[in-house]
Amino acid sequence: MRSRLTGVAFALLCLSITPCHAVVFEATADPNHNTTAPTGTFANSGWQYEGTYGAYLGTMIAPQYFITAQHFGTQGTTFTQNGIFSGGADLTYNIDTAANGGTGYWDIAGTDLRIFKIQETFATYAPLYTGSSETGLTMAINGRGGPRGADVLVGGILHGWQDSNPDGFARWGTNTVSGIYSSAIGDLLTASFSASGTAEEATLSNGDSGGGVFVNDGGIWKLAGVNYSIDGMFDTNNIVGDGSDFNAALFDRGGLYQGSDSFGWTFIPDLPLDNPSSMYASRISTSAASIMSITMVPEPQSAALIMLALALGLMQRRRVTQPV
Ligand SMILES: [Ca+2]
Ligand SMILES: [Ca+2]
Repeated sequence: MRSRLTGVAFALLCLSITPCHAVVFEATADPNHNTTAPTGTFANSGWQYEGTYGAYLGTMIAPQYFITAQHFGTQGTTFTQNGIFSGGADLTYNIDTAANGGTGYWDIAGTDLRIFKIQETFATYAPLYTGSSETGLTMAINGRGGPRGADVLVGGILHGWQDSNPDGFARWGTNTVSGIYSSAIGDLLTASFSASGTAEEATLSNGDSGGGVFVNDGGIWKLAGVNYSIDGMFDTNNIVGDGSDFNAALFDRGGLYQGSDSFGWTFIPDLPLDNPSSMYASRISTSAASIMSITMVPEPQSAALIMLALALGLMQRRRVTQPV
């Protein structure tokens, strides 16, 4: 699937990347594709840890915490583990809006990651990927953005599909981590929308932000990223103000302009080799210590030992990181 992230993060990140909204597939235009739990190779590849937060997705990462993106803003006071993810009934949890000294959430400084605490307890939650070897791993992507939109043609040849508006359906797809992009908003996992990619090759589109990206680490699917953005925008011309620009999932950007009316356009030559657009997800591993300082509440016995250690002056108690 190719989905893309659209716009909110665009200004924060760089000229060439726009925040993202939905999972778009390379192989099919069917809007019902992969809207139910994955089976076979991708069974339990992270879909079961997803839930809805307003119009977007989040991922359960600890008994009382879920993680999502910052850039679309707060989305109400509940988080729902929908039956489509769990296989059971919808379970709605109440967010602790007084958490973190009344802020209601924790932002991981220098990133687009945001953590919320619920008042109840999740029955399950995702393990975090804490290694540094994401590149080359197969990734499972989850998002709630729009399906394929109109064909993008260059000289009559199909190069991909425009984004469409989110339709409220969650979808999962797959890709391969192609690298790490160091951005002003922290490390991002990148993956290109390949014409000959993974079995369920997909990218992000408008509305996919916040969804979890999982990698298969030795047989265990772990949360490695949170959907952030996609390459864009694109245009068939570099004329400013004619309204012809669009966001898209492209397995070949060749022959199109990339950029924006505000910051200018760059023409991408149409070469024999495909030049696909990429998706970007906030990297979990480089923020794992900060995340766990928030979500890892000491067991009572451990807490007692910590207090004892403090009394003895042997160690310092770990503090929750404050958002910038
Ligand atoms: Ca790919
Ligand atoms: Ca234009």
